[in-house]
Amino acid sequence: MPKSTLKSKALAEPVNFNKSDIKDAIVRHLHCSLGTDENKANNHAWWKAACAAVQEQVLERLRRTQKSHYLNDTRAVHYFSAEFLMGRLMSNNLHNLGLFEITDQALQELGVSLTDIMEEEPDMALGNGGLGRLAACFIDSLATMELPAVGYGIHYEHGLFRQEIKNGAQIERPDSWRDYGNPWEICRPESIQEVSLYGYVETKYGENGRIQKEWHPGSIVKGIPWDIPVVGFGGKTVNVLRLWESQASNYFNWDVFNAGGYVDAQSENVQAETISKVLYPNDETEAGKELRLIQQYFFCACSLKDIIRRYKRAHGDDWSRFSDQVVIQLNDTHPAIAIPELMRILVDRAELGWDDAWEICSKTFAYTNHTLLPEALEKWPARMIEKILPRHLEIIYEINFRFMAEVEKMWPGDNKIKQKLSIIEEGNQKMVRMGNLSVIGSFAVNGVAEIHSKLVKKNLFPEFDQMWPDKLTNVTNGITPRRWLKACNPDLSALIDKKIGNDWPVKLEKLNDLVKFADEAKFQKDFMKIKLKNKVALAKEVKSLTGIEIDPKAIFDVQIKRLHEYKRQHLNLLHIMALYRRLLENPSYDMEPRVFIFGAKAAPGYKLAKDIIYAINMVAERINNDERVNKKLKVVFLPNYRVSLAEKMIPAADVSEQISTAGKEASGTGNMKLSLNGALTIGTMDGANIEIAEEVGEENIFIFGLTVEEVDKLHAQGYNPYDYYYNNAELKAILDWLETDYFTPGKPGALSSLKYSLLDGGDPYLVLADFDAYSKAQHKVDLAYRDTKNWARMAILNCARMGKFTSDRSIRDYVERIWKLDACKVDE
Ligand code: CR1
Repeated sequence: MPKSTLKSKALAEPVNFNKSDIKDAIVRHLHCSLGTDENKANNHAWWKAACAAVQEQVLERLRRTQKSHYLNDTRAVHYFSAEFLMGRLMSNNLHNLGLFEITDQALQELGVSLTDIMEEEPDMALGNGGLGRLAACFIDSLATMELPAVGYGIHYEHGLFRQEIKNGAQIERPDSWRDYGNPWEICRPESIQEVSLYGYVETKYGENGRIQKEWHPGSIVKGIPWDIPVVGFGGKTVNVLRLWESQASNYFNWDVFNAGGYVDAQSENVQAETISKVLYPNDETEAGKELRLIQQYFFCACSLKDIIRRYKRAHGDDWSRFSDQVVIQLNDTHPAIAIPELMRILVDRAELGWDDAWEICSKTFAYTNHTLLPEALEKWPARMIEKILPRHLEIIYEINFRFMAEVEKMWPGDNKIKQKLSIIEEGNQKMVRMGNLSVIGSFAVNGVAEIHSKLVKKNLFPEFDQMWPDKLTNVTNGITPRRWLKACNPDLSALIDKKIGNDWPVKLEKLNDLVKFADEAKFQKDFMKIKLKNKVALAKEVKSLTGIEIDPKAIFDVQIKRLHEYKRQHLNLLHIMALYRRLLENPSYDMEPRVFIFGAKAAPGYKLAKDIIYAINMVAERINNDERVNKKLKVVFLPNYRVSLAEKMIPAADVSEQISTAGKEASGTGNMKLSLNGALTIGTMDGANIEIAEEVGEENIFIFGLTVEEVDKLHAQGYNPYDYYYNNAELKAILDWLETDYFTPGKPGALSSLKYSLLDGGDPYLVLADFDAYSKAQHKVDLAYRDTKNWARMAILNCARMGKFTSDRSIRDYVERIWKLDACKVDE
């Protein structure tokens, strides 16, 4: 039989895969994989069967991709990240395979709604916020652009907690994203790795007097790889996200077990399995825990072994080509321990000389910095590293020793600079600075938006920039338009297709062709009709999630992101309270009806962040039930904000709140998603807002507030929040209001922590200093919305001018400036 016939018998060719094929495949899986049938199946079973049918297509393309990469011996990027916030995969995979419509029709013919069954999929929430979602967008772009890439991370059993709101307060519940199995992931027992921990280092003297180090680990854990296929748009390349799950290795505990120590043996199991149990729910704060360091080392060590195994298969023991074939991107400092780990492998295992090893190592790693907040810059106690990774601490000292010699050459005798640049922070407790280690061990370091990268150079690493003028650079973040427009806003996507053709998802700059329709009455009407339809859908969702009724004709003003003081959800709240006061004082106060919608999780240990959530909910309850104002003003806090909820909120937003203190938000990516979907930004000159303003034009965005320079100046001259409190009667009244029991009947003072953080707490994020400017900018928003034609024009221009912010552009920047990769066509 000719080969090709064999192939098409085994599996319908992807290109020819039609509606009846998919119908057959779904029913076959319903019967043969799930053991049920069309009459009995519930939505969950239909969802699983549909996933399995799609997965057949995915896996066939994955196989072809891997074969092509292998045959071409491609250079590949390895994206090391402790977080990948993937969300749901069904809709994305269908869109990227070009199978969405026919699957929808196939299911309809089977009497099932695709939209309904997609709701069965739990979010894969293996990340906290922007950093993790960025990683997810990047691997989508890498596959779409047919670039050889592997994402490496941790297979957390529990992702980010599920948020419930009880009596206004956040309650955290465990997330179980794979309780009933995850249909996309594939376990790869053939690629299990082992990782050492604890123990001691023996110094030996080898032949010709060479000192050799041998690490005798105290325990060994197994890393089990789970692969999530990452389907590129167009479906040609399917890359892999490889996530490691920890398990006890058989090495040590059998002896204990056999000796009757069943409980002890079990406890070792439990310890080993704890490593990949939970995601640390901190966003931009360091979690200084032993387990967190072990998590980081665990996934880095497994991933490096995996990379080296693949490299050796093609190149044997010849290390000279390693950094030609392998580039590793460190997503923040979380995987920085990979640097000494690779040195250990090269020096102790491969027995390379230090200089040769360092040459390879420092050509392999590149590092992305995602924040300037000092509380997020990771440091580990040297003693902790010594306990868990004794050999790595020695290597870190050696790297530092040699680096200090370079510093001495550049700044002879300058101990201050040495202290500052050293990987080791001296003090009561010696600390290892992972940021410094990352810069020293990488050939490129980037920030994530122009302003952020400038501040990285100017404030965070100025001396490193002097030492290596070409090392520090910028790659502005981006978002995948496949998920964040095509899939989440199908009506708008169809309208855009009709106007300018359908290749914008891979050439987002094409959206610029919409500019010429921005003044066309019909297009404005169509565009805003879709917005209204999306708002109606969101209103329905809000009703079902919270019971609150909102009017789709009101302005939907959306702030969705992690809860953080620097993001200033409380600035938004103070302004809402100001509007409420104005309406109470003057019932005919002239304002467009507005619904303020929030979505935010607070780190469980972040007291003030949780207080802010509570305050939003209590103010919301009072306002929403106050008949005097609730025709004009409503406030909604949607619980459990996550990727799949964002996909419903973003297409329905009119206004996008991006109001961080200037200099604090490294980039932001929600700002890009909202603007792409036709929401107008009210924002500060911070992060990527600045570049968004550049693209859309100042007349199509509401910029307000202190700039980075003004923030610095204000702090330098001594900021006193009381100046603003006493000089602004409205602001004073609002802050005082928080102390009464107006919003918390019977519980006076329940919201006062907020007031005190802003006054006696010193208001570190300048909420009061920016209040007046914010309030005025909000007034401009209100006036602008009344001019419906111009608003439509502005919304269209926002969408049309977002081309720069596709993650394909970010990836292109990484490829050209840092990774130097070539695309690899996959043979059909
Ligand atoms: C930043 O706060 C940025 C994302 C992705 C976050 C946000 O502005 O868009 O990274 N930083 O680059 C972060 O999580 C640990 O730091």
